[in-house]
Amino acid sequence: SAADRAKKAAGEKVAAMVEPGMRLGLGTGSTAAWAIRALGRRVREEGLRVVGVPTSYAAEQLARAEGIPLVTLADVEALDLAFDGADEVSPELNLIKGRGAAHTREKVVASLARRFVVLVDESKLVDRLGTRWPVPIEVLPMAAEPVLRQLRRMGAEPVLRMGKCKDGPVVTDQGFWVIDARFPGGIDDPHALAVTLSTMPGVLDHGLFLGLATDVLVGQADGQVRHIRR
Ligand code: DER
Repeated sequence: SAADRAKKAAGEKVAAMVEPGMRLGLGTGSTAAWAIRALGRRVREEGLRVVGVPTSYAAEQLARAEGIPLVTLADVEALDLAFDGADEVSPELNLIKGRGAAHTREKVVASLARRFVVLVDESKLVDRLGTRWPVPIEVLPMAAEPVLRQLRRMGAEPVLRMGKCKDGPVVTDQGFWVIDARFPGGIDDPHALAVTLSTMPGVLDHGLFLGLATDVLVGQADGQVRHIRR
């Protein structure tokens, strides 16, 4: 599809930006997967010497299959470049992430990277955060109901994310649940909301990525890529 071609273009562009010796953050989702596959080709065919920190079991499994050497955050104290997808990108390069329920590890990795390159197609660009996607919130199962109630009191429309190939709630790589909170009309003050969500008892992390992206690669269906810098 056009979206797949656009995502592939963005993924291959960031893989081409990787330099020997880089310590990388490996994102989760269908767009980051294109980057991991293109990077794997470079490792196998050029002997490109890199190490990567995966942001989920999914990214780890794909990176292993592609032959990318993996390390943990105990092995490296910083990352040169992290790449990942996003659900929404605002004009300020703030993001909503977490459609894949991987946002908690993704944010740890993104926060440690000198460059955080976000890989999208045009459909992810929004004028205002929250207009198209809900904010995912990773929550302790025993705290899910009070968090749902608190979000409703704030005027949000939260739902517990239920499995498609699993009965009951989606369970994250950490064994937590995910609440998807829609904010009708979008989010007025993302920074204030981020603080509110982060300080809610039982919340592990949320999908607002504010001030983290340094670059956004917007893939097009014709293979071109628009590079937006912070
Ligand atoms: O779950 C995530 O954070 C993913 O990166 C998501 O935001 C983008 O997934 P996609 O590249 O499959 O659209």
